[in-house]
Amino acid sequence: MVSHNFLQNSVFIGSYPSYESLPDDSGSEIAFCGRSNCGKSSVLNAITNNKKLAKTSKTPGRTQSINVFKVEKDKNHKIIDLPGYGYAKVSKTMRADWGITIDNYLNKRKSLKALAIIMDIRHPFKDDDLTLINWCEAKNLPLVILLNKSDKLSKNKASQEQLRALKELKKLSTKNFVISTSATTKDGVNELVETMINLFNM
Ligand SMILES: Nc1nc2c(ncn2[C@@H]2O[C@H](COP(=O)(O)OP(=O)(O)OP(=O)(O)O)[C@@H](O)[C@H]2O)c(=O)[nH]1
Ligand SMILES: [Mg+2]
Repeated sequence: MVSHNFLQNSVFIGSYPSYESLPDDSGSEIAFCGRSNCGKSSVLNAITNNKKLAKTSKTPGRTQSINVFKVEKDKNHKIIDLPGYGYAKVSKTMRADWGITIDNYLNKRKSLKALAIIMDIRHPFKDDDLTLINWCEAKNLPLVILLNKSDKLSKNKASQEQLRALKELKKLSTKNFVISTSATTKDGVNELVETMINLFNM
């Protein structure tokens, strides 16, 4: 059981259409990013034990603005749900907007303490994921790789994927973690919460 404050104290702060509209750049933030439909919002709900916190959807491209959540009442710790990428059907304009928003956020945000990149365990390390991993490496920003939807693979296959990911990340010098998760079975959720607490307090 996760017995941490994430569970009781997480609140939705707001939804922001652009980098410029975000609240003050203060405290510590961990940003969640990943391809559309990889389960960012679902994992967010799992770690806060709140099914209604972040909107999830069967329609890819659902989260198009930056959603901000505060995870502990007495500390300025926030989780940022960034819009998903890699969804072919969004318009070119929308994709360009996404690029600008993410670029601004990643390059300018001083409170950003770590990036969590969520991937579908069945389709990990796509080009956009690799771009973000390389970006973390260049900035020396701690990185958490989540191999989500682990329930879609056998235990054996899931641990094989995890080993493969660990091998892939061994090349990096920036601090990194690989956790296989499932928003459905809550596999890896405790480990993720522990990792995030450590990163927030670094
Ligand atoms: N089986 C399984 N399904 C999952 C898991 N996580 C998410 N899903 C499903 O995947 C779909 C997309 O989940 P979301 O959490 O909305 O994904 P997202 O990454 O936030 O998507 P966008 O906001 O569109 O970028 C939903 O139908 C979820 O129920 C998981 O761990 N296992
Ligand atoms: Mg979402």
